Amino acid sequence: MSDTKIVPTQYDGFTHNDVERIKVQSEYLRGTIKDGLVDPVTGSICDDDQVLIKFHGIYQQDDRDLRNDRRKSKLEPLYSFMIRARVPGGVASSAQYLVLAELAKNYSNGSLRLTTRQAFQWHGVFKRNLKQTIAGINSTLLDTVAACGDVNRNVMATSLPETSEIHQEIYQWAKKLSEHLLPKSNAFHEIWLDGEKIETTEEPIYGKTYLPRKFKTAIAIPPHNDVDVYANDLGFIAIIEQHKLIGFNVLVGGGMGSAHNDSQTYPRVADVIGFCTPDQLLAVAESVVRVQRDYGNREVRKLARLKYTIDRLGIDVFKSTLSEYLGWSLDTAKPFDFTGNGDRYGWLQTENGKWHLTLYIHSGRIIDSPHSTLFSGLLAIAKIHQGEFRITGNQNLIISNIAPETKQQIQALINKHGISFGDKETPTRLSSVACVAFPTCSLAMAEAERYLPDLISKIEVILEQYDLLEQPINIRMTGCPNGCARPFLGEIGFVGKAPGKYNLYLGASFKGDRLNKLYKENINEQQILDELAPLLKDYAGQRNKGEYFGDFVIRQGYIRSVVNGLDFHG
Ligand code: SRM
Ligand code: SF4
Repeated sequence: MSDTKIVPTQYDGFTHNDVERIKVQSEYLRGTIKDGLVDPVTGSICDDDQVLIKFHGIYQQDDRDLRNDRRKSKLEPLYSFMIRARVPGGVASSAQYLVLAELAKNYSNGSLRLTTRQAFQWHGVFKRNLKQTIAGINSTLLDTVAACGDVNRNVMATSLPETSEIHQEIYQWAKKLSEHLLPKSNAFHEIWLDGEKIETTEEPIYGKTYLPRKFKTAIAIPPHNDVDVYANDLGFIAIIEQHKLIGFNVLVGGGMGSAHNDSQTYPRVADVIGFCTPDQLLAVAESVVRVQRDYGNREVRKLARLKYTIDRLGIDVFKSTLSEYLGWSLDTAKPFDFTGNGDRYGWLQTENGKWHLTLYIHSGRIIDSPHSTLFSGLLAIAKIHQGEFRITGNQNLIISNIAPETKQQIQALINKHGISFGDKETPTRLSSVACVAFPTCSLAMAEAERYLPDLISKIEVILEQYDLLEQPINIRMTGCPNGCARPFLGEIGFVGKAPGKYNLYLGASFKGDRLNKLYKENINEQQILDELAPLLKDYAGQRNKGEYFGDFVIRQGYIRSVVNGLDFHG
């Protein structure tokens, strides 16, 4: 095992990939970001700094719809920046939401984007507006630190279980985990908030080269798996007995990212490796991070996620290494059961008498459109609402902790602005998720957010034909195989291959604990509909009572069940 060990502070400048060099030379994430921001010659920043700003929650992008025209006109691409806030558990107060939405109005493309990891994103922020926007986010006591980069990212938590007290407790754990695993460099304050320069002498958990790759953590509260806990590097499943949190099952090695036609890369569902008590949670998280820091692949980035570290070492070696780092071993995992990974829409009252309203936000995009003045409506609601806004892991929004006396007012605003709380859509549309893709994502090969609604309308015609409109089928679409909408956990998954062409995957479970598998490659819309129609017809006629589509296609032999990520390609 020792030959695979890489001590991060001993950067050798030779075998390590270029991102490792950039991190080690960055003086704890500073680089030349400060100078690049005031360079008036270009709307971009230099290549090395583009790597570093991710750790500050920022990506440089350009508008891909305009790229060719600008090239023809000999203009540089229309550079702008995407900013992502760190919002543990997806919770923001009404007052915070008001400021975040105003920032979107003033500095971004006029929309707020809710992400699949319960965060807010602003797209289209020009370089000249970056500092004001980041400072504005900070003024709400939220921030963008570690929202991206080779560190632990936004910690997710189940949005709204029936028992609000347990939810509150789990949310506090999500916040503690997020704080505990934050990088400690003062670079963020210096660059964005004009803070005093304080020499960073060490990063106690991460070291100078941080992690080999991004790292993601989530906590789920059964029976709801709305955070897709199995897709995370590190997952915790809350174990509740007699209305008390007794601890967490620990999961490691989940992830979705892969590349087309590259069997070295694959999505993987996490392994359940044991149980810990609440007071052991931070130590477990830190030790998993440290093991990945020391054993993760720092040469080949595409193989650097924890899932590959685990498959390289073997799960037993990984577990014993974790025990060495902890100084003790995890207990045996406890039984649990999930029922689904979607959201529940509409009104819900919790035991404290407060109301919660889950809204359907198509692909998480909060924007005014001819169909609904969603952006303006939520602003109006935030002005009278005293509770919180909670982002779900399916890019939806819960207006949470509504006092009984404001319920009617909020309902009136929902009606006035044509906002949906799932009352007008089919269960399949409500179970669909799409990533951003074009025009902002530099890695997109095909449309997702802008296309999925139209495709679902066409699939709904087939569902109606076979009397399946009331049956939820979990559909996920992404513009490339990086997997940002967790497409490999969709009962039907569409993954972009080229403009207008998708790979079709089938057979994931409805509760998010089994991957799907490639069914047809590189097909266009008509081919998609032609492939799905006979399957749905058969499903309508032959399904067992309560049987989900993902289970049905396996039972009928249309596709093989994938129990392990390593079987994904075979
Ligand atoms: Fe993602 C890269 C958007 C959740 C796996 N993701 C990107 C980038 C930043 C593209 C880039 O590197 O230039 C995308 C920016 C698009 C844009 O314009 O906003 C992007 N990812 C998103 C979001 C906004 C999708 C959404 O529609 O909500 C999600 C933001 C989450 C957040 O708040 O932190 C988002 N990304 C995910 C998820 C889902 C999850 O974490 O539960 C995954 C799959 C899980 C996983 O990590 O394995 C995911 N994104 C990736 C990958 C592949 C990583 C890998 O292991 O190979 C990339 C590419 C990369 O890292 O090189 C990527
Ligand atoms: Fe971009 Fe691909 Fe992620 Fe979609 S899945 S947002 S296309 S990186």
